[in-house]
Order: sequence, then structure tokens, then C-alpha cells
Amino acid sequence: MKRAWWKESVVYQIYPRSFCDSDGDGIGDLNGIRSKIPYLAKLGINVIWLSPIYRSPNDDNGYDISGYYAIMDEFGTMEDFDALLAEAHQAGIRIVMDLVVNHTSDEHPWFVESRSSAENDKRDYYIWRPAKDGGPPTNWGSSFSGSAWEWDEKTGMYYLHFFSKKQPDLNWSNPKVRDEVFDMMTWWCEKGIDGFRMDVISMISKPPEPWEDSPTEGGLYGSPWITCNGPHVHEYLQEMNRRVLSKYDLMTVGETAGVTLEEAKKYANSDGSELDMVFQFEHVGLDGGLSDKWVRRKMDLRELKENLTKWQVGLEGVAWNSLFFCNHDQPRIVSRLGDDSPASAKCIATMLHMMQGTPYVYQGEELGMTNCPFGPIENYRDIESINAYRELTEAGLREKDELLDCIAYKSRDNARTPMQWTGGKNAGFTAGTPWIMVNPNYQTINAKAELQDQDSVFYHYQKLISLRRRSPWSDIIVYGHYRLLAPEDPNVYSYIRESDTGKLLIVCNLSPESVSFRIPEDVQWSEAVPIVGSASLDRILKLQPWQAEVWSLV
Ligand code: TEU
Repeated sequence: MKRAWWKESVVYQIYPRSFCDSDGDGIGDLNGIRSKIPYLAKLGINVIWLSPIYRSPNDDNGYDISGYYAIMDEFGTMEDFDALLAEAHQAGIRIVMDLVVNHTSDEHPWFVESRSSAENDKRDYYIWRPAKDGGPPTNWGSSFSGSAWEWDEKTGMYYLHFFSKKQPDLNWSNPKVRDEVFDMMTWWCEKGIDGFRMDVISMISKPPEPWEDSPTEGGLYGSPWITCNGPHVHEYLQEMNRRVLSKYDLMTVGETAGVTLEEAKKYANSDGSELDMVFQFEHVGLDGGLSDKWVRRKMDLRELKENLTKWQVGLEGVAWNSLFFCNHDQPRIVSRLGDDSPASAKCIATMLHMMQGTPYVYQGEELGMTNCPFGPIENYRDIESINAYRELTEAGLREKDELLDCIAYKSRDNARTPMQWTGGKNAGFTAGTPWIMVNPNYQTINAKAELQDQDSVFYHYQKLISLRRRSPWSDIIVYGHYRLLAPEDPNVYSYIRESDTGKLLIVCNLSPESVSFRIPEDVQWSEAVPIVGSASLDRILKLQPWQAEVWSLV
């Protein structure tokens, strides 16, 4: 298997708006991030993925870009970015930018021109269509509720937006759009960045025309996810690779909503013609996926083991996995799969970080930060949650309290509460008024307290990262073969990792109960050396709630 720095890395995702505010405006910023480089170096990560920092009106918190060559006013200046990049590189940490090119903000100059007249030379930078039967061209819905088509009075046509109406979709079939995007990517690469996370990159090639309505699946509109994995998406990415990516030493990861294992083998194939890896979402859809997000189904461990194993085995030697449960769009995994306890946070982390693939740690995950008790809908800030609540209750499709309970469990805002640095005012995030409420548990869950506690979640993540990046078992953890054990066990996730340099056994009791677990007879057990945890070496293990163990078997 080809070796690469990005396969041997651990990535830390920063949502700048909520990470660290240096100037007291209640919003995180680049200088705040720079002040935390020593903290990140101590954790041991070696790549930062920055959620968008470009100029934006923040209809979708930066995922609506109005200027690709400028820094968002609230986050600072281009000089602040240059200083951050230099300091991160000085600390041995690479910086990967968030590339949002499926759509722009409606305040981007391209769209301002495009909507100014049907004859404007940027008209075809976006997707305009006439009304059909007096209404939108299709029944497609936006991921943020409402129709995916917005009527524009000035030129008497609709434009397409699979996200908010302030996020018009770019027309990737227009070679001038591809030229603009590739030029912008080159400009950032020439500044010395180390890669891109590509926002909804599986959506850039729209379905073949003529466009038809899509199934409403019990909702008011057709699913927006029909546009995933479109007919030309791989052509566009191969062109991007030829014209930009192949010219630099980059890490690239595609956010590929709706991707299947077979499609992932194309996006992240090991011949290097497209991307290095993708984010797939099947595992985080097991308790309610893209189309039925607002449910509170429990994540079943056997289903989770089956799905993660499918990806571990399916991509081995063919492509590369990204390993995540948390990001700025997902609720906190310690609340979703764990029971909010530090023990459950550590157990889940061990289960994930010993797998094959590049792990992603989302800000606060290394502290065991939990979902937030927001209460009324007025305390939320996320356009997706707010719009869903309004649309589904006004249409009578969902009862208010029941839907609010689901939003409390799944809202993206659970991941966007301020990073908890201390037990002091606003958790040490800002000296001002935070843009979103601070999780009330900040006095018990915060970086300052955990840095003083060798048994904290922070030091457990530090150990897992160290095992992967610089230990006698690094080669097995990064490149070793994965083999699932005990697929039917409802509480324990156990698997083997092995390469020609050795073999590891991982056993995680992902339940709040004490359980027994029999080490399979074919596992050679007598010389096992514990490297995480310290269970006895009996063949029948007595595991405490959330107990996770890793042994070297040879
Ligand atoms: O997310 C794409 C996406 O599918 C999200 O809607 C996500 O899957 C969903 O919220 C989970 O329930 C990307 C960005 O990560 C997200 O923050 C942006 O809002 C979105 O694209 C539009 O840029």
C-alpha cells in the first residue's frame, strides 16, 4: 500500500466562529486560533482543517462565500491568516482549507452580475430556468427547507439553490466557472496551504436534463440529494486534479453526501487521479440520515459495526478511509453513542482511532464536550434547524414539542457552542457576549481542568494520537489489515489490526453495563501486552461500562 503523510496524520477540525475570540466581539477569529497552536501541538495533531474563513454574510456561517480572496471581517485580515499559517507550520502543523464551490453567496460579485440581466456574461455561472406551469421548474427541496428554486423578479426566472436561497448553486458545466475555481485554488496553494476539504463536492454535477420531480418521501418537496454523484462529477475532479491538485503536495478530502462504497472507490481511488479520501455519512445516518434527519432513533451497535466494517474492508488497498463521528454538522458523539460520561468519550475514541484511515478530531471532542440543552427554538442559531422547525410545524407535519426534542438531539448547533477553555466566564471563549450560548457544563468540561488531570479525555486522545503517529505500533495502526471479531455482540466492538510488523487486538465495551467478552480461540493470547487500558489476560474478559482495551499480540 502506497505510503503518504496524510495517511499517517491526525486532523483537527476548527470551526473558527466558536473556537477562540481574541478581540472580544463574541466571535472566534484567526488570532484566537493562533494563540491555541501550542495547545494543539500538545494534543499531538499535525493537520488543522479550517472551516471557511473567507468573506461571507454568514447566512450559513461562512459556507456562503462572497469573496474567495479575502478573509471574513469578523475573523481578521489576510495578514492574520499569513501569521497563523506561518506559526502552524513552525509547530509542524499543516493547514487544510474548506473549499466551498458547489455554490457561492448571493452577495458574491459573480451572482450580482449574473442576476442583473439575462444577457450578462456571467449569467451562466449559475443555474437559471423559466417557470413551469406558473411555478418552480421542479419540486426539488432545499437542504435548508423550502423549494430549491428561488424566483428572481428582475429577469423573471428561477435560480437553483440546494442550500439556502442566499447560496445559489454554481454551474460547473460552464468551463469559465471551472477556470475561476481552479485559479482561486491555485492562488491559495501558492500561499502555501496544505490541502482542501471540499464542501458537498459530490453535488457539483447536476442531474441530466430534462429535469423531473423527485420523490417527496413524505415531505413537502423532492429530495435535494438526487443531485449527488452526478454524471460529470468525476470528470470535473479529474480536471481539478490535473490543473491544480497534482501540482502541489496536498491532502484532499471530499465531503461526499450520498456517497456509496462503489462511488467512494472512484472519488478516493489510490491512483491519485481525483481526491485522497472522502467523508461518507452512512454510519452517522444510522439514527436518522439525510432525508429523515429529525428523528431520535438509537444507533444500533451491530449496525454500526457492520457499516464501519464494510468501509474498512471495502476500501482497503483500493482507496482511503476518513475516520470521524464529529464535525460542525453533527451532534456530539458522546451524547449520541455514549452517555455523556468521560469514560464513554474515551471508549468511542479508542474504537475509532485504532481503525485504518485518517482520523478527524472535531474541536472539543478531545475534551468530551457534549450536546447542549438549548431549550426553546429561539436559542438556536443554525439556519437548518430554525427553518426545519418553522416549515414542519407550520405545515402541520410535526408537533412542536416532539420536533424540538429531535432538534435538541440532532441540531448542528450542538457542535457549534463555544469551545470550553476554562471554567471561567463564557468558558474562556470570549470576553464579550458569545454569538451562541455556552454549554452550561463548561465548569466541569474544559481544557484547563483536563490539562491538569492525567486521566482526562484530553490525555486519552493525546495517547491515541501518539500511538498512531509515533509508537512501535504506528505502522500497524495506519497500514494494518482490519478484521472484525464477534459481529453479533450487541455491546462489544472488537477487531484485529495486523501487518507484517505485528498484531493488535481492540476490545471496546460500548455500553453502560458491565459485560463479559470471550476472546476468540483463534486469537493467540498468552504473550499479549496491554497498550491501552489494563484488563486481566483471562480469555474471558470482565469489562466495566465503557471499558476499552488495546493489546499488542506479538
Ligand atoms: O454540509 C452538507 C450537508 O449535507 C449538510 O447539510 C449536512 O450533511 C447536514 O447538515 C447533516 O444533517 C456542508 C457543510 O458541512 C455544511 O456546514 C453547509 O451548511 C453545507 O454544506 C452547505 O455549504
